[in-house]
Amino acid sequence: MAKLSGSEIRTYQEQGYVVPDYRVPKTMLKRLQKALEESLAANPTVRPEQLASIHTPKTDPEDTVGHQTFLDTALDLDLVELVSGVLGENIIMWGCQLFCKPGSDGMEVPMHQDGQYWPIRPLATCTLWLAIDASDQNNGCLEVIPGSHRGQFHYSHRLENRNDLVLNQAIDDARLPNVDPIRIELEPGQLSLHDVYLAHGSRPNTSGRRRAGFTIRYMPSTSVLRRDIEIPFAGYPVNWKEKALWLARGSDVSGMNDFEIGHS
Ligand SMILES: O=C(O)CCC(=O)C(=O)O
Repeated sequence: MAKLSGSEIRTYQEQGYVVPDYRVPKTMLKRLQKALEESLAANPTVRPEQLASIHTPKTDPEDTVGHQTFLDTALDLDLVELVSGVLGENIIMWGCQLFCKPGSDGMEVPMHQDGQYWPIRPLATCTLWLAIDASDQNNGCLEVIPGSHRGQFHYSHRLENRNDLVLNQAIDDARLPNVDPIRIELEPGQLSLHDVYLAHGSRPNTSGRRRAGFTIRYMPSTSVLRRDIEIPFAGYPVNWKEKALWLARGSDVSGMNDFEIGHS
């Protein structure tokens, strides 16, 4: 059933992430697999780990041709029901990205926090990471530092201007809990949820097996996507000024989010 249990909600609150006992239906997974292939073919010049806004049409400065299946999935009522367990009843879907690591040269995602380059205030987001391919420690699965979200502060990041990284920033902060990362291994159709303050990343993929994950970003509507805040370049272009928002459930509690911008 698409509902977080009490213990799953506690795990998310205490550890900053959870792998719910839920799989998307086989029909949805098949649609996602097809949409992934079509999107890779439609975006030959974009690195497959950097397919930002894969749910919307191409806009400048983003260069990604989107696919309707990803938008439909992001607004799926069962997935929204799942995240409501940690976000509450009023939910905005504000972003989607494919992180598809080819089996030969899949790029590393340095250990980072998302919030420092997202103009959302108060900062809040739950990321749903859905495995389209099997994702395991050999092909560069998502890794998280459990509990690193506690205290809700921003770790210091250093700029990493390397072209073999998905993002140009990496946590460089002695306050990061000194614990081994947890590797989130998922079968196709399984998913994890993680909090915006959680430190996470993933290693390069040279396993010979592709690792594709589809992320959906949801925020409580008590938060506002602030288009006036200037966000520094984080490794690939993101069009914050025209980012489209969808009210996935409930109402806009802040009363300040714009649901028309970006919906052409
Ligand atoms: O898929 C990955 O390896 C990284 C995902 C990530 O950084 C994110 O969801 O913000």
